[in-house]
Amino acid sequence: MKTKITTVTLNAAIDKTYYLPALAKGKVVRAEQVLSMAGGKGVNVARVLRQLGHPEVAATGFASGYNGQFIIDQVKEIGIESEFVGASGESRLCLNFIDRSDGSSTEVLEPGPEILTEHLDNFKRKLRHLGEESGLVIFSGSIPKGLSSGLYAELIEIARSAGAEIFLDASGEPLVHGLAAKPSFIKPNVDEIVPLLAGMGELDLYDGVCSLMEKGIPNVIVTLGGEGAVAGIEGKLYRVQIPKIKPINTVGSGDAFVAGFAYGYARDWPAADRLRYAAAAGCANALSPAAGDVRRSDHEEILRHVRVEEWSR
Ligand code: TA6
Repeated sequence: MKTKITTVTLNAAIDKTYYLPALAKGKVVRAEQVLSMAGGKGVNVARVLRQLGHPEVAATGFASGYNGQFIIDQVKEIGIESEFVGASGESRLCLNFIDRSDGSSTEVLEPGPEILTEHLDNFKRKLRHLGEESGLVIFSGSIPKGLSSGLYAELIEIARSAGAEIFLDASGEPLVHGLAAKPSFIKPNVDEIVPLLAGMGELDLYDGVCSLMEKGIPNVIVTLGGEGAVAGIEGKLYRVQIPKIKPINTVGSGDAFVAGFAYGYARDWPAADRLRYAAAAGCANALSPAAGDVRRSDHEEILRHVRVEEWSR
């Protein structure tokens, strides 16, 4: 597989995390600490890939206005090739208020700018080119206003016909439509898996994961928060158990999981090793105060405590 991994974030963002003494509704609250990170799911995946040591990572999607420039500058600073396409308006802010009195997290996500046809056409050209250069293209996150919820299926076809393998981390309609293009990897959570299994009756995770693999998706991961994950990889099922940690900020943990899995996938590691690496990255992200941020030392430490075993019935 070619070394370069490209991540696609159609709705890039600045992820701002506010640490508050307490989140009191209807009151003036003074933040104790504020962190700003270039974000949106794909940007988080790109950053964590770099933090884990992947040498060649490109980030594309739409980035516009002052916020877009912030995203592009920060991405470049950490050695990611910035391939964002401009759009009208301002890239969005995604806010996460962490209440230190009880540790809760409240997210407010802006919708982001509307994307016009001319910008989408520019993006498709860019994607074709990046698909030719990349071993893997990872599509993550929501689809901005102005674009069809079926867009991922078309974009996946463009990147795949250019030669790349495809991961898709989306939810709702974009995931349902994207599935038709048979990405190599999806990562729904338990709520997100239900609409993918229409007609299957009451959800049984084991059968659900098997049926998605039978539909032609070789890597199906269902994340279970603090309970780890279950996975179907190339016909076999696995349970992933993670150590108990004291999370600081879980925003971006799913993206860190995707990055860890992609790191192992690009190196053709056995399934259990990919899963261990991915789960450790998800946990390590939760130990950092910033969103979509993994410290190597945390990752290495947690890696020793993640358990992956085959799951059979
Ligand atoms: O996964 C966390 C996160 O990436 C946040 O950083 C925030 O930007 C949000 O997700 C965006 O998700 P969306 O699905 O709206 O693209």
